[in-house]
Amino acid sequence: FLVILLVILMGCGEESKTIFTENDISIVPKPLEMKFNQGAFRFTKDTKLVVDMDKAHVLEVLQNKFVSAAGWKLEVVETAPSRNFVLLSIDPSLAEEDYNLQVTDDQVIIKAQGYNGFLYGLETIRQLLPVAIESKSVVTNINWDIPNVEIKDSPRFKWRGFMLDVSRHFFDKNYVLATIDQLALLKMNTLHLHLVDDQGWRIEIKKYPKLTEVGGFRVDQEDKPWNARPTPDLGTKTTYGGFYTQEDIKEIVAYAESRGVTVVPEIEMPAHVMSAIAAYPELSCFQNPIMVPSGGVWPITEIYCAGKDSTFEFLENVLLEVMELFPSQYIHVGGDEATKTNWKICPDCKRRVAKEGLANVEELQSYFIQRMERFLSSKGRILLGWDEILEGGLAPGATVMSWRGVKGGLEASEAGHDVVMTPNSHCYFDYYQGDQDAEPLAWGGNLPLSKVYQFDPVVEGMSEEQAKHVLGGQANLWTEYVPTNDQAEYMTYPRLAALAEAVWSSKDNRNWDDFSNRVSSLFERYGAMGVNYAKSAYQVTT
Ligand code: TNX
Repeated sequence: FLVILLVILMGCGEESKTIFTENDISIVPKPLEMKFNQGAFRFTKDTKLVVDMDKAHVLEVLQNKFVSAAGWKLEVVETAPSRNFVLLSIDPSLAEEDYNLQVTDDQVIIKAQGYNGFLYGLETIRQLLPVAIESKSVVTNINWDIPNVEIKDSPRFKWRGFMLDVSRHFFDKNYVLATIDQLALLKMNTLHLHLVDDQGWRIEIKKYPKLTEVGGFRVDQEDKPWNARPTPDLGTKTTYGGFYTQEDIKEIVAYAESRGVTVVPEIEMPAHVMSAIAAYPELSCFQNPIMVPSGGVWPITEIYCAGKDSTFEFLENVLLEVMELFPSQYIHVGGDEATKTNWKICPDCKRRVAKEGLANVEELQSYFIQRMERFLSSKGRILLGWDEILEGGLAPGATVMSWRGVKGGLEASEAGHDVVMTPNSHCYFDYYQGDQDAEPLAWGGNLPLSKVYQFDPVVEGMSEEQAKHVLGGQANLWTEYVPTNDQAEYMTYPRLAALAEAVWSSKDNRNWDDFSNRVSSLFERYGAMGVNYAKSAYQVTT
């Protein structure tokens, strides 16, 4: 009898499924509600993906993983078999980015209303799977089991962003695509590309080819620290640089869309634009020929002339091409750190002050931004700018990114404007994350993982009414001291995971000890993906 039983059991061919405990589950960001049940679902070659909607390409995020790590592709079908399937089912009662996930022995059901909801359900499944699912080569002898769970999930904020400064150092298209994947893993939905700064213009504009031909390149001084690079003499050979062609941008935007991410372009003005002025000196007040600087220039006095109409014509033409490429409702125009030295002595600027009845040259800053705001809103877009755009009166439809602490956010929301919180105290990933002596050279500051985790976009002193204007939060990676992809990853991960939880998870669900446990399994996942994450961020818990 025993022999027969053994034969029957072996005949079934199925090893018993993994026995999970609740502690095995490690999802970042923490879902709103989760119930753990006994039992597991097993992905096999025969598991079917069942969808009845046109957006089946959302399944790629899971299919690709199985192709590389398991060596087989999960087949997509329209009607569910009796068992062993993952069903994506539309539930119009859910909010746009919400999802419900139910895993039982025989089936997995994801309910969502829209694309991002399904995507996040799939990303949660990915995090329930063994870390080996991240492998880039086929792993054998592993059971692709996930625990039986019931999850109801919903983001706390709708703006969950990350900014990458591609000007100070250039990060190529592939790095940007990889970043988009990492954002999707953490259910982040916004990638803000800082495409323009003094040190490089990074987006092809067909009408003004010199912006990238000249403005995209600088003298290579990568061997010197950022703050010790002399501004090069005119005519010196340029060797460091790069830019995205419009084709690259289209690819980035399309890929981001498939990963639920909106790409928000930032075209700086009126300052942080020496790269543009190097290409077209007539954009400045005095047309002095300059080189694209390789290191920091402070204060920034070579800025766009606010007196000449041709400056605005140029910017409108640039923005027309930008809007053609980026469907984002928000267009970021920078607006930060303009030193008005030239404006004060420029005859055109003085004339503008008189003509517009402004009190002084300082007010040209808000004139400038308001004029751009009128242009953008006439095209159905929303102007977004750093908190300096509050100075001298905010343009009517503008949204503010509060970076110099939270003051800008308080002020703008008080005045009824929407805000994205990105205070340098909690969101600046160019700051050190561990013991400065042991860390690679960084901008300064101190931002360990635990402090990022404390970030809350709704800050003390905000009324309920003001809090409604908080769209969410964002981390910014400025790259003056970040020359390589490896270094960028090191500065970004795992701090981005802490930020993701701060903008996704409910306040009640946030707990540092619990997060630090989950982050250690995220480390394994990053390891398997080949991401150069910083372990140091985790060690420093002050
Ligand atoms: C301030 S944040 C800047 C950036 C620098 C950053 C360094 C902002 C709007 N302007 O240009 O890269 O500090 O932390």
